[in-house]
Amino acid sequence: MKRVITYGTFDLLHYGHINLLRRAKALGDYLIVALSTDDFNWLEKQKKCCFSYEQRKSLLEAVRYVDLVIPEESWEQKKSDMHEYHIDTFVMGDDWRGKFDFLRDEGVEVVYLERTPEISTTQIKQDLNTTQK
Ligand code: C2G
Repeated sequence: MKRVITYGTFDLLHYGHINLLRRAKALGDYLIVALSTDDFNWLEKQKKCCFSYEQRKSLLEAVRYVDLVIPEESWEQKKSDMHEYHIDTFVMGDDWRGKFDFLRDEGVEVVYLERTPEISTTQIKQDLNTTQK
């Protein structure tokens, strides 16, 4: 069984996220999503989410491509995650291209997939703000 993992915030889950999850799952048989916790988002990415970790987790668990959701609590956990979860392939959108190539040293295939254009959580928030004025 080929095991794939990807990491992210996945706030205001949208079709760009789903496009990524669908393509990530197509690279194997089992997809794990390491979901950024609220603390990690704020302390490390200065992101304030609309949905809490538990809400974002329940949304991801409802997506047919996702087999398991685990917490992402630090930048450093990726290396050990590859071994703990017996990962074959690590996947991220290509806005991260090159940033995680070091995981190849753990015997993991590293794949960067093209981002879906024109959609982002930030864009959704901005659009909502303008329509509400
Ligand atoms: N994504 C995409 N297309 C979009 C928006 C997002 O393909 N239009 C992808 C991103 O490239 C990422 C995933 O969806 O691979 C999740 O996006 P975010 O929630 O923005 O994740 P990010 O904040 O980039 O966190 O340790 C890695 C970080 O946790 C990644």
